[in-house]
Amino acid sequence: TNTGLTHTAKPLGTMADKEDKSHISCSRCLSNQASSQDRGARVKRVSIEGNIAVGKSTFARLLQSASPDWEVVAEPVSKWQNIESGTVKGMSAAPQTTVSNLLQMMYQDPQRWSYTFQTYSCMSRLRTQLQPPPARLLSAQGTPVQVYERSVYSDRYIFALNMFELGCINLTEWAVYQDWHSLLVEQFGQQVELEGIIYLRAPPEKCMERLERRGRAEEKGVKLDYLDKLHIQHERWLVEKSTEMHFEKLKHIPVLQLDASVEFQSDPEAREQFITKVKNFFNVL
Ligand code: UDP
Ligand code: D5M
Ligand code: MG
Repeated sequence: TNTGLTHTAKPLGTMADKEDKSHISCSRCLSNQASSQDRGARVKRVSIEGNIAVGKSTFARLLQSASPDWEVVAEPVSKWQNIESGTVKGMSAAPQTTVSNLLQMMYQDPQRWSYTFQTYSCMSRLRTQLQPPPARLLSAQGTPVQVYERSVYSDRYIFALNMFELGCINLTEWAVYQDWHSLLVEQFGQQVELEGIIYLRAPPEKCMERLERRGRAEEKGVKLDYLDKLHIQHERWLVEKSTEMHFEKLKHIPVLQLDASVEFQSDPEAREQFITKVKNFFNVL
């Protein structure tokens, strides 16, 4: 199968993406945060969706600096690049060491590692989405919003589905994946629900250009064909709405579509327009 992915050996990843610090069970952090129960209906939750290298992290940084009422949580890419050895409960604190780069393994041998990658990426996104908002958001004057870079929903309806359609996840793995994904999302219920989605949309050619400019080592062998397929998945889910959804709220979720093919990183006017659209969107959620 032509997956549009790479099979060439590359060095371990060197990117230093901002990491998701998931201190869910850390009492010091919890005392400084609202519990998920009193998260309050006031704090909205929104994810930024879009193709690889369309500009989600750049856009997320823009949002973070635009308002103290918005809390942005980056995608935990560095966690996937640095799988750490597990610690054994009760043993003295042995230092965690990096045992592998799962992002690289998935791109090099998608048939072997796609399912494993999906289990880990979904788990880390779940952790992220379960994090209570910082206390500062509860006392916000305007509309407090937690913004996530992608979600447990894009994991399933973009990536896992695409891997299944490419044959990198087999029928059995797909059945097992869907079963536990539904169970987890249903069990966590409101805690992982979103009120809105921002879809950064650009032609796959533009994403390819940005992917090459970014130069993330693991993505060296990614072909335009792969980005084309991911683009189609986004269009089916967020524009045509033809992807079969298994969660009621997600079927009617408001989507703000932004044309990310403009150079919003360097153009202050484009940035300003984006922020205005986002503010208006948040206000009606
Ligand atoms: N980028 C750009 N112009 C833009 C937005 C992003 O040149 O208007 C570049 C950005 O500097 C980075 C690459 O595109 O080198 C991918 O951006 P990012 O990592 O934000 O994309 P993501 O994969 O998070 O969607
Ligand atoms: O996404 C980060 C990188 O991780 C990019 O190479 C895509 C990949 N990714 C993210 N989530 C998944 C899932 N669920 N399956 C497969 N690959 C995934 P970026 O768009 O650069 O922020
Ligand atoms: Mg990113």
